[in-house]
Amino acid sequence: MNEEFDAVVVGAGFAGMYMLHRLRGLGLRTRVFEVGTDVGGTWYWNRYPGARCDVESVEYSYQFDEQLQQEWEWTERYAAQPEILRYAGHVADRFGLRTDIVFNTRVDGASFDETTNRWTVRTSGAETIGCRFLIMATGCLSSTNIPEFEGRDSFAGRSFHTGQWPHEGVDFTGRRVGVIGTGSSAVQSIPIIADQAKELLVFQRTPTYSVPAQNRPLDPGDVAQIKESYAEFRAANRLMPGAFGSRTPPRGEESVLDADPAERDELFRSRWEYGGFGLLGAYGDVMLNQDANQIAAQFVRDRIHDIVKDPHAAELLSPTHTIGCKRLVIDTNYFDTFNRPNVTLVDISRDPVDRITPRGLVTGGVEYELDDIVFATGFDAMTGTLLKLDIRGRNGVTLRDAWSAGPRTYLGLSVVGLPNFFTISGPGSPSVLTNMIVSIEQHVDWIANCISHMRANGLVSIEPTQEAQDTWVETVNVIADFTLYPSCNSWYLGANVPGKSRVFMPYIGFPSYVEKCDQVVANNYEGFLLST
Ligand code: NA7
Repeated sequence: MNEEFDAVVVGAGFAGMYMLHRLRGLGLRTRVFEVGTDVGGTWYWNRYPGARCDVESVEYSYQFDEQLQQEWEWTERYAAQPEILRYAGHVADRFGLRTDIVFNTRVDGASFDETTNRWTVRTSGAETIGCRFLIMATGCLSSTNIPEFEGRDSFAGRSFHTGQWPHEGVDFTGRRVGVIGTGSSAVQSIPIIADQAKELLVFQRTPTYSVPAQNRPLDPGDVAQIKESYAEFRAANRLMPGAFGSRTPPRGEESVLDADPAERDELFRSRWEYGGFGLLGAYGDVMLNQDANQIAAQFVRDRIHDIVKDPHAAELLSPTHTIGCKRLVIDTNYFDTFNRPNVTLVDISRDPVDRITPRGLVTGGVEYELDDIVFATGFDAMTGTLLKLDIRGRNGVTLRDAWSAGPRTYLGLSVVGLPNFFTISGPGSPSVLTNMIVSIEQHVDWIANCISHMRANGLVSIEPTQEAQDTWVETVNVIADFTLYPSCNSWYLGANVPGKSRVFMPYIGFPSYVEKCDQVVANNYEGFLLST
C-alpha cells in the first residue's frame, strides 16, 4: 500500500473537479486520478473541428460559487470546445485543484475489504491507494466506440476518432476525407472539414434530425441581465425537465394533433428560427405519441428538402425514425454543406462498411479511396468506462457481473454489493438527458452531504438494499416506456454498441428525480444500509 486517503475520485472533468472541491471543504484527504494531462474531461478529449456544447453557455457552467459565475465571461450563445476547456482550466486555477489531481494516470481497478470497510485502488502508475470512499467521475461519453471493421488497422492514411482528437489539430487541406457517422460529432465537424478538404465523403448509416443552433455572439446587455439574477435563473432551470431552458420559448401543453395545420407550422417555424432543442417542446405530446411525433419529424424533413438542392440527397438525408429518440442535434450549416460540389453523401444503410483497406473503405462492392478517415462513431455511453475497470465489492461481487444484463443502480448513485462506492451521473440518473453540469452538481452535493452525515454519525459504510435497487431500476424503465425514447436504436439504450444489453439508461425528469433524492435523505437514507 503506498498511501491512504479518505476518498479517491476517478476523473477530473466537471464532476471530478467539483467533487474534489466539496470533499476538501469537508476536510477529507482526497486524491483524484485522471488519464489526461489536464482537467476538462469530455472537453479535454473532444477537440474535433466545430465541437460545441448544445446547452447554452450561460447555463452550461457551475453555479456553486456566485463569484465564479459572475466573473466568467462567455462569448457565444453556444460555447465552443476551446472556450469550455479554458473555463475548466480557470476553475482548476481558481480553486487550486490541480495539487490533488494525479494526471497521466489510469485507475485500473479497485477492491473492497469487508473487514476494514475500505477500498484498495490500483492505478497504471503501479500504485495502490487505500480509501474509505471511491467516487466515479468517469463521465457518460468517455469510452470511444470504434467499430471492429475488418482491416481497420490496415489503412495506410491518417485516421482519427472525434472523441480522441489530436491536440495539435488536423489540417485537411487538399485531402480526400471520409467521415463515418452522422451523429452530433459528425454534424458539427462536417461543415468545417468540407471547407478545408479537397473532397469529403460522408458515410451515413442513419440520417439525423438536426435543427439550427442559431449560434451568435452573446449580447452583453443580455448577459448582464442574467447575471443580475443568476440565482433565480438557475432555480427556474432546475424546475425544467432537462434542468435547462427556462428562458427559451415555453413548453407547449397542447396536443400537436389538435392544432390547426397553419398555426402548427408557424409555431414550429418560430422554434426553428429561435434555434436549439425547443422544437421538440412546441407541443406536449411530441415525445409521447408516435403520430404527434411524426408531425414534428415531417416539419424537419420539409426543411431538409428546402435546404438541400439535390432531391435525391435530400431524401437520403431525411430521417424516418422517431424524432428526439436519438439525441436531437443542433447544427450550423450542416444540411447546406451537402450543396457543396466537393461533398458526397454515401448511403450505407443497406450496404454497411464491408472492410477497410490500405487505400480506403469498401461498401456495396465499391472501394472509396481516401487520404483520411474520421470515425465519428460515438461512444460506449454511460457504462463503457465503468465496465473497463475491474471493480470488486463485497463477497467477490464484480461490477461487470452485477451489470452483465445491463446496468442496475439505486438512484444512478450506488450499486448493491459495492459499499462506499458512488457514481456521479451514473446510469439510472437523469445525466445525459439534462444539462450535465446541473446534474453533476446535484450528485456531488448529495454525495458530499451523505459522507458528511456518515462522519457526523460514526458510520463507516453505505450500500443500497437489493429491494431499493430493484424498485429503482423498475421505476426508470416504467417512466421510459411511457415515452417514445425506447423506440429506436440510440446510445441511451446501448443499441449503438454490438452485444451491449438493451436497457434504457437515463432517468427521465430532473425535478422529480431531485425530489426523490431529497426524500431519501429526509427519510434517513431510505433504501440504504448504513453501518457503524
Ligand atoms: P453518436 O450520436 O452515437 O453518433 C455516432 C454515429 O456513428 C451515428 O451516425 C452512427 O450511426 C454511426 N455509426 C456507429 N457505428 C457505425 C458503424 N458500425 N457503421 C456506420 N456508422 C456507424 O455519437 P456522437 O459522437 O456523434 O455524439 C455523441 C453525443 O455527444 C451526442 O449525442 C451529444 O450528446 C454529444 P447509427 O445512428 O447508429 O446508425
